[in-house]
Amino acid sequence: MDVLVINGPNLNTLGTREPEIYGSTTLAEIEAGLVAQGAAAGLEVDTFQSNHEGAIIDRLHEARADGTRFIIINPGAFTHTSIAIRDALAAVAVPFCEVHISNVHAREEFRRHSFLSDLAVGVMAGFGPQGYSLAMAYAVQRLSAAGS
Ligand code: CA2
Repeated sequence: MDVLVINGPNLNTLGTREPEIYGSTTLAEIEAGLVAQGAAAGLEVDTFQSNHEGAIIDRLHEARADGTRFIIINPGAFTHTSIAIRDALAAVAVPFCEVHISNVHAREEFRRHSFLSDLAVGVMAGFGPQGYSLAMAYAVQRLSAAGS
């Protein structure tokens, strides 16, 4: 596995509610676009979504075993609460990009703090669903430079 894309709680309902904040693109559409973007660059992309903190942590542990080279993660609200996901990302030690569809810095105060950002290679926030493809473009360039 080259790139693993993880989405956290409630993101499975993207495109169905609050389009003024999160847009009207569904998660299935985002994931399909990322798989195609990776494939065009010869990369294998896996996608995973869960509403459960432990399931996300289990998938991160699997990433260590399956040779994942880069992770794109939108942890949803766990961004602001989960030391456990932070610890899992630190333990797995796969470089990752944190993505937020909305600009978390222009919203409620509690969304400004992330337990992950200081471990991330970079953070995308506020670019809508395009943030995922910008992160994937970075991953493609990074992994191509590193060689196969
Ligand atoms: O902007 C983002 O991507 C967030 O990670 C989304 C989380 C939020 O808790 C973070 O602060 C920022 C919430 C995801 C909720 O997903 C929805 C999907 C469709 C409609 C409403 C919410």
